[in-house]
Amino acid sequence: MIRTTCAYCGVGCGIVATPTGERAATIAGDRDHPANRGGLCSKGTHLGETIGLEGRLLHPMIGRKRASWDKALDLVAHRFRDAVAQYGPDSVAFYVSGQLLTEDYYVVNKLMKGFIGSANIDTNSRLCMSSAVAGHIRAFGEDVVPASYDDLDAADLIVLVGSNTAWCHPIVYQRIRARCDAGAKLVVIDPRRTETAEGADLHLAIRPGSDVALMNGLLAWCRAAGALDTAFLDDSVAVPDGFFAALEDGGDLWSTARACDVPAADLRRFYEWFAATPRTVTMFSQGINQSLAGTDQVNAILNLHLATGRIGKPGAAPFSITGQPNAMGGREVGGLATTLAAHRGFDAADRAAVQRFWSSPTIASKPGLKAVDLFRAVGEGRIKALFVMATNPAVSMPDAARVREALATCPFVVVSDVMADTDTGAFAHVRLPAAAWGEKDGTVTNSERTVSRQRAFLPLPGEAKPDWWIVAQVARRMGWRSAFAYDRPADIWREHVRLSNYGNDGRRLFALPGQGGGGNAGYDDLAPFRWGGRPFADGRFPTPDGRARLVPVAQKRAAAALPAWPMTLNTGRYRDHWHSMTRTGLSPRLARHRAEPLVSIHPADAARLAVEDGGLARVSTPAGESVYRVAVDEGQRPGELFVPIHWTDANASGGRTGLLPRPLVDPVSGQPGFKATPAAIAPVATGWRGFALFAGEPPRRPDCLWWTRVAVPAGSLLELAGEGDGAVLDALLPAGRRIEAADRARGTRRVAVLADGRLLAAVFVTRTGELPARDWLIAQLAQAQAAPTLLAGRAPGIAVERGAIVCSCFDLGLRTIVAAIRTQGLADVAAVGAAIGAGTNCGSCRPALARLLREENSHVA
Ligand SMILES: Nc1nc2c(c(=O)[nH]1)N[C@H]1C(S)=C(S)[C@@H](COP(=O)(O)OP(=O)(O)OC[C@H]3O[C@@H](n4cnc5c(=O)[nH]c(N)nc54)[C@H](O)[C@@H]3O)O[C@H]1N2
Ligand SMILES: Nc1nc2c(c(=O)[nH]1)N[C@H]1C(S)=C(S)[C@@H](COP(=O)(O)OP(=O)(O)OC[C@H]3O[C@@H](n4cnc5c(=O)[nH]c(N)nc54)[C@H](O)[C@@H]3O)O[C@H]1N2
Ligand code: SF4
Ligand SMILES: [Mo]
Repeated sequence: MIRTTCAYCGVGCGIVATPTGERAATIAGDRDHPANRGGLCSKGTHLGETIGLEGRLLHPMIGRKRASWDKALDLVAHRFRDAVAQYGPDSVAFYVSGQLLTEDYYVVNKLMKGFIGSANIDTNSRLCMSSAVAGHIRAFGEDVVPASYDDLDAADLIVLVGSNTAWCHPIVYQRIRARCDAGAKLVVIDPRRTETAEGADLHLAIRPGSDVALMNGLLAWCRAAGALDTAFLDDSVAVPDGFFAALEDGGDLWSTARACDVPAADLRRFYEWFAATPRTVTMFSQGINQSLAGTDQVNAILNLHLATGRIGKPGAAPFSITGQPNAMGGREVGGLATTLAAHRGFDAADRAAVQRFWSSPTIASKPGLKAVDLFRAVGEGRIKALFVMATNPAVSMPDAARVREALATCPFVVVSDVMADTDTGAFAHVRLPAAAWGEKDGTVTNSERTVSRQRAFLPLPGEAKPDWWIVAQVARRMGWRSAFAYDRPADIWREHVRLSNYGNDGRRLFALPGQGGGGNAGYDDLAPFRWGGRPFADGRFPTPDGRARLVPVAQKRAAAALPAWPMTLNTGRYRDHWHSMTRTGLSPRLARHRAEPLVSIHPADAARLAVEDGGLARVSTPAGESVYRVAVDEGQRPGELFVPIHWTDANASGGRTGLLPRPLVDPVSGQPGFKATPAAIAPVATGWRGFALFAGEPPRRPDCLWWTRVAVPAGSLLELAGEGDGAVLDALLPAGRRIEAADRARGTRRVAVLADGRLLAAVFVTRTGELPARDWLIAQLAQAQAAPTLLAGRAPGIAVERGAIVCSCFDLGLRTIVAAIRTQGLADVAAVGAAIGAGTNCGSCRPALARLLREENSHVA
């Protein structure tokens, strides 16, 4: 039994892993971990399904050839050294990730900033929470998140801004729900009616990008209502001249309601609640950060909490919640191109201190290129050698087509990843096999500053190595032997702890006093701890004068809609997928909550633009285009589209969301504005649609207009659409006994291939007819003898289609659940759980169950 931390989100849940074989383990929540106290969401619960070796990169590769570690590392060191010698330190770059462990992150930053001597190392956190970092530094003087999960338990009002917490931080959401059950109010501010919004006391479906108007209006309201904390303002906050007068420019409640496009009565309700509730937590994530005005939006929230004194007290805080498991650890080691290790900056004193501590030959003299600029520099030939670790920029960067072109022209690209075939790996000259979750040791810091150990409970497969080892090897081979003579992560941890305390006279909150003791055993036993206590409880801030800053921010005018791009495209996440799906894509259970990339559109827009629910549509923007399946959704605002970010070349021909956003960024933080891109949508005519099933992997990619692939138990499921009659799919079918059925009138064809009675593959296509439910057919893949009614697509007699999976723990579909609600007259989520189990394990589907119950009960009424 080994205690570790979840591989996924920034909630940072503790996990107890019990190995049950060479590559197998049972996964349970750790009751003693402060982040989750035993709970796990659907993704954490199903981690055990993702630790096999399927698709893993197990050996270093130079080009398409397997190479020894020695050869690969020598080549990397040699190419980096040559580039630096010939073109200077700024001609090389690293692009790293909030999915690295702190120890990995520390070593790669030390190498780049202290030894190579450039700050051209940025991280995917630039795309994730750099606006929050910049906002914190402007307001507090240091990037400190002044909140903890305990504050949620103590809050009387919780405001979620631009955060689909029910899907993206489910265990935090469960904690919020528990607090709401005890009487706290929940307000959700999101243009979309998400499952998070559905559970709120008040949902403000604001016009995208109008958050500053909303927050400034609220601050003006609080001032008028006498809800400012004047004592705190006098003692602890610097207020620029004219700050409060400028707030009045936003006009009265009605003009704010118009600017945000929400009912004035709703807005007033929210304002009254906030003004009357000292214990308020405002939690925000990508709807705030991923904007061209992201930093201003963050400061609008921080202004509000500072001016009303809702900070540094139990239950009162602004709370930037982080996405990746170690986004926070990356910030602590200076993972961004714009920071130095241990929350230091690039002023002369900080640079000198870090250089002295490292005894390094040099230190980066200025901030380096931020992600979007970095890949632009790669495209312009200014970067001669690039090292990408634990991120998939060919998928996740904005304007990904340009990023791919840049990677293709870069003279030397190194990728360290756990998977063999990623979209980014396809551009690598050298691929290095990294140790994955469960195989590596180190620490991570979650959203609330709690540092926890990730511990290995599986052997290193093949020749895989942890990232810290890979980087240290490269550094040693570049000539810096003693500075990178680490034998184990504990060595790096102790150095990181010492640097955090080095010359820290209390000016920087980030410090780890008392940590790092007990030798290697102390590290092995390290229990979760939170650094920083309750920040700002004493009213002092890490600025030169000890005061926080109110930062004047004004609502930007929305750009006039361009005739060619009448819609606004919003992008984000699905509940059971993680980013480019290299891990969640392996779990048959997770794959089925949303098996395809959908473009969500309001019914009025769909009718006007002739796009049909279930049909295909092309979404285009000034940057590119991609094809999605249409989902008509009343939860969308008219004029807006929403698409998920998860699909890649590896698992679909369309739904490539990275192609769509423009490479435009917030001027302060450099974070891309992923949430609002001018767009158009048009239907795509298809001759047929269908699906195919394979035992194991399909033999090749289908050659048709549109396809997506997900893992299912014992095989894979492809959803397909194309021109002509679908006969192209025959090329996918293996040899074996074929059975076929056709209905010419509907253009329907059904083919199955069997060997010794076992189902090898099946293709179902239709022009105008219905397609059978997938579930029963998927189950046939696992049968030694497939049923004789295979081509009918169902068991003899009447079969009930389960519908889309809602509860991934008990494998329960929409229709099964609705049927149970109707026939058994179930009234609430608890009753559904008691009757059929749904929602009683990880709880991630409880918001969806609540929605089904509401829908069913409103039908009855
Ligand atoms: N299931 C799952 N969970 C994840 C991840 C995952 O891939 N899958 N990834 C993790 C990572 S790295 C991150 S960063 C987090 C992200 O977590 P979230 O930020 O919660 O997720 P998103 O879906 O990106 O976007 C959040 C919401 O912002 C809203 N939004 C868009 N524009 C605006 C606006 O102008 N104003 C406001 N107020 N809201 C707006 C969107 O409609 C969306 O519902 O999730 C983490 N957790
Ligand atoms: N349009 C749009 N784009 C977005 C966003 C959005 O909301 N909209 N969100 C942005 C955000 S917030 C984020 S965080 C990014 C995420 O985008 P990415 O960072 O590109 O996402 P992942 O798919 O998680 O990529 C992680 C890679 O690291 C590999 N990996 C996993 N563990 C390890 C390890 O231990 N070592 C190594 N070396 N490799 C490992 C995985 O196999 C995978 O290939 O996407 C951003 N892009
Ligand atoms: S909320 Fe889910 S994905 Fe996030 S850390 Fe916890 S179990 Fe993992
Ligand atoms: Mo993120």
